[in-house]
Amino acid sequence: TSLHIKARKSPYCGTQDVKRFDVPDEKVPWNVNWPDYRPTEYTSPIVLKNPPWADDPDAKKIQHYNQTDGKIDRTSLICTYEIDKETNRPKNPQGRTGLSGRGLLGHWGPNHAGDPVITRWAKDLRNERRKVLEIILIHRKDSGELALPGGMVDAGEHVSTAIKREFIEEAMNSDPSGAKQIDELFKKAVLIYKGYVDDPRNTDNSWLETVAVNVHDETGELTRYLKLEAGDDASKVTWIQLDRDHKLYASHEKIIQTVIRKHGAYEYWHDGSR
Ligand code: RP5
Ligand code: MG
Ligand code: MG
Repeated sequence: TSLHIKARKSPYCGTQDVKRFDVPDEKVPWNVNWPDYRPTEYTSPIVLKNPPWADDPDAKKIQHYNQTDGKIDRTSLICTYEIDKETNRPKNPQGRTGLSGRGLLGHWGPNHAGDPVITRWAKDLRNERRKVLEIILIHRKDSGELALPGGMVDAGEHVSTAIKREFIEEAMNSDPSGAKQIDELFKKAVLIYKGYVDDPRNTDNSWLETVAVNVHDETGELTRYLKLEAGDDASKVTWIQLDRDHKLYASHEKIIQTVIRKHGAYEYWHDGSR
C-alpha cells in the first residue's frame, strides 16, 4: 500500500483558502507519534446543511461503525477501521491527511463508490502497427481531470447497480434507452480493484473506497453503436488512448494500468516524454 498523495493536497478541493496541515510522508501513518499534529477542521457548508446523502454533523450520533447501519454500508473494504475514543470519529486507514471533519464527503468513515473501466482494441494513433486499448473516460466538471465515469453508491444500492447507473448518467446523459444495452454489456464485467481511493476529498475521518470493474469488448461489436453523451458531473465523454501527459483523477490511473496489463496491451507509461 502506497502513501496517499492527493489526499494531502492544498488548498482543499472546492475551496480557495482551506489549507491542510502539512503532513510529510514519514508522518502519514497514525502509529508514528506526532503530538504537534493539528489538522485543519473543515466540513463543507453543503455537507453541514445535512442533505439526505450526508450523516449527522455530530459523529457521536453514529453508533454502527464497521457495520451495515440501516441502509448505509459503514463497513470498509480495507479493514476494521479505528474510532477515536474522544470524538467518535473514524480514522482514515491510510493515515493522516492534514484535515479533520468530512470536507466534501457525506459519511463519517468510508464513502463507497463504483467505477467502470470499459475497454476495446484500437489502432495506436502514434504507431499504426500497434494495437492499444482505448477506454471510455469523462472530463470531471469539478477538477477538469480525466476520470472513469463512476460515482457514489446510494444507500441500499448494490455496487454493480451503482456502476451501471453512474455510467448511464455520466457517459450517456441518462438516456433511458441505454439501460438494456448497458445490462448486456455489463454481463462481461470483471472485478479489477477493490479498496481505498487516493481522492482529493479525503480527510482524516472520511474517505473514498471503490469497486472497479472492467468490461472489455474484445471484438468492438458490443460498443459499436453505444451513443456517448456527457451528463451530470461530466463535461465531456470520449474513448481515449491514454498517454503519459494525461492527468487522471484520484487513483484512476492505477486502476486503468491494472486493466491494460491484464490484457497484455501496450503500456503507454513506459514511453519517453514527448
Ligand atoms: C473517485 O470518486 C471514485 O473512484 C469515483 O470515481 C468517484 C466517486 O465520486 P463522484 O464521481 O460521485 O464525485 O474517488
Ligand atoms: Mg455521478
Ligand atoms: Mg461521478
